Amino acid sequence: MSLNTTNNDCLITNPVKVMGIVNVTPDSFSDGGKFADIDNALAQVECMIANGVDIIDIGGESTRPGAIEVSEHDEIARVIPLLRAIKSRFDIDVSIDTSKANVMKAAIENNADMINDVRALQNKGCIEAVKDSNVEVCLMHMQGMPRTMQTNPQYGNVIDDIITFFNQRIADCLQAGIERNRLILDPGFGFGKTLAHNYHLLANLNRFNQLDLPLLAGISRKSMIGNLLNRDVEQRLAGSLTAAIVAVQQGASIIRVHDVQESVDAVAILKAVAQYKEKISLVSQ
Ligand code: 8Y4
Repeated sequence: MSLNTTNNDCLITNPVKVMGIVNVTPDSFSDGGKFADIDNALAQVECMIANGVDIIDIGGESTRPGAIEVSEHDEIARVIPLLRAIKSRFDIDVSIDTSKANVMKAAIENNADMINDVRALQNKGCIEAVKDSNVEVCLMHMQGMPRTMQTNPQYGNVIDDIITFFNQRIADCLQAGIERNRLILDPGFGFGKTLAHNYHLLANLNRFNQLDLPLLAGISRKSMIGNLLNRDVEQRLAGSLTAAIVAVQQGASIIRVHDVQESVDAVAILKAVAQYKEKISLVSQ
């Protein structure tokens, strides 16, 4: 019997995209207020594009524990003018981070490329809002609701529980007529997870490859970096890059980041390593 296998360690085969975070919430954790104004946001987007970003993620609602809820009207007013401004000036994919059906509809009408929903289309009307479009949809896992999700997160096995959740959400989306090739999955680092849950997820992220959909990982500057390293939010770059690369090596296709230039560089190194890797064929007997 001959066993012909290929040594694939370090060899990434997944296409990797970098998603740059642009917040337009006045109370957001790390970009708070700075990009409230469209011109500032556009300058930020222009810089990200120059640095090789693939997708711009615009969020008008803060999901930080304790954040004030934003009305539908206010969220549309924050997000849609910026979406229009970006799409009229740049040739770049734009994702709208929202859980509200009417924000999704407005985003789709204004040429958004992706809906990034931390509530995985579970709010009323959301599946309906996206189904007759061609936007991609990121289904993120969250346990509980933002205000209280970090109080006492509990799982049987965090990976198994999230896979069960994904299977249910995928089935609901397919049943409603959303094409499978529009779906992206995200385990939701930091959303109803302890530090141990977050590292268990990161260490075993490759288990989600069994679902055969693109994976998105959002770890940049989060508490799982800051609490492990005891670093303030502006001191988390090295930790964030390392975690992002670990995610990519396990199959993540999109990394959601604040630091676009550094993340694009890190991914370029991985791609070069994959390209130069010797393909060793091990033939036994
Ligand atoms: C410092 C910086 C501390 C950022 C906390 C944070 C994800 C997401 C968020 C994610 C997807 C955040 C909208 C939380 N995280 N969307 N959104 N995946 N798909 N916190 O992980 O960035 S907001």
